[in-house]
Amino acid sequence: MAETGTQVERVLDRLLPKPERGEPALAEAMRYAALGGGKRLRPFLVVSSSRLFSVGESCALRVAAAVEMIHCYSLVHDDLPAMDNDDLRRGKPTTHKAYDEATAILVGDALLTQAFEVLADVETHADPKVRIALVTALARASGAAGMVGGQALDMAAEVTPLTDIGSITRLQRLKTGALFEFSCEAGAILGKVEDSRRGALQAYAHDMGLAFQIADDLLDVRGRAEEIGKTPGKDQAAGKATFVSILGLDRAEAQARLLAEQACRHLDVFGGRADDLRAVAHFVVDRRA
Ligand code: GRG
Repeated sequence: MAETGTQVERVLDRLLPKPERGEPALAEAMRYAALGGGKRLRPFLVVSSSRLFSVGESCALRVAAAVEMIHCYSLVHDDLPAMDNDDLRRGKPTTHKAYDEATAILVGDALLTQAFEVLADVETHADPKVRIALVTALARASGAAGMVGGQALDMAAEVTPLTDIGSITRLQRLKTGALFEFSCEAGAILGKVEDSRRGALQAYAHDMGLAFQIADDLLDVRGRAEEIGKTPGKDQAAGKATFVSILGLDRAEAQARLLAEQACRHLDVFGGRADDLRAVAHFVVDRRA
């Protein structure tokens, strides 16, 4: 992951606009939001799924950069006062704190837009059908039927809390799962694979994404408990139902591990070539940050 992180950082650095003297802070703030931080998990999924089908690394890295642009935009907007109102992200002040709210909104808009410009460019793939398939899949994953729809459900849950696992699963599948699914399917799209192997990657992404979210809830609760005594995590403090608030710590942890195992089983069809993806499924439940 560290190696992919370095490679995608280089591609992002090349693609993002360079700050110009006398120009507004937009380009500088885009670089502030997208460079030098994060686990680069989604790029790693794109690169790993692409390796399964022997896709050229430079194509995979451009798709990886595009999905990371979308992810960074979502974090910048999620941190805004109108949404989660956070002061810190990736260990530094959030974009609206380092710059201002209007700049942070524009940074998100510009990263979102540039992601599609990158996918539509002939450098990403010589075949226009592949480029259209990538654009369509990423648009679905990030729009109202995917991440943005999930964020809308999340905002609504602040007013009317969710009470059952089915509703929380649906919310998380859209809010965070859809981008994971795109990242895993990207290799199959780039490799022009339309058979059950694409379905296997979707199934893997579904289970791994839920395991990631349960682990995130566990980190939230345990991180807070370590930091400031026994106070609840952020979502719980806000009265939001989470996997952990409904299942309890132990059952939630067991469920995350079960989902990671299940995710790995979907990869049987790829044999040892999918070991990187198996490692991701275990990493998301074992991580401490
Ligand atoms: C504002 C349209 C819009 C969408 C926001 C994904 C999202 C939707 C918001 C992120 C809020 C959040 C902290 C969700 C919890 C799970 C999550 C996606 C954490 C951040 O992803 P990581 O752990 O972050 O991959 P890094 O920094 O490592 O890239």
